[in-house]
Amino acid sequence: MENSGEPTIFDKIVAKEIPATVIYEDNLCLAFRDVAPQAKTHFLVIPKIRAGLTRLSNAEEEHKALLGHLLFTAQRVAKDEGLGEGFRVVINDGVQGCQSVYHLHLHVLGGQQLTWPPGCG
Ligand code: DGP
Repeated sequence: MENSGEPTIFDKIVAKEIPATVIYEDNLCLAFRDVAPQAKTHFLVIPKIRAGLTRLSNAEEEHKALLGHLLFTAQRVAKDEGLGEGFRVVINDGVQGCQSVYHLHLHVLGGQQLTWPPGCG
């Protein structure tokens, strides 16, 4: 699955082939609510075009600007979502990182007091 080149569920969301609650969109990325929220507010920020970024650890020099844009967008949408008291950005990478969708995505979680550390047990 990881490098199959097949469209991911997120490609289908970008193409509007399956529905999602989109809260931000520009020419490079899309932010939409996670279908299985792990906090009161939980949304994902994804690149519209995967361009090899199935996972963060596939990042190359050419991806630097896009990665910066995704991170910048995460905090901008977090503010729009009222997360001014703080929030968490998570990227799960690979099997040990519990990644399930191989299309790079930033999780943004907040809207409540979060705990730390995350699941390492
Ligand atoms: P990860 O485990 O980091 O690969 O997280 C994948 C996330 O994607 C997970 O929190 C659930 C979310 N997700 C999976 N399928 C869908 C979908 O069809 N719609 C939406 N909105 N979220 C999805």
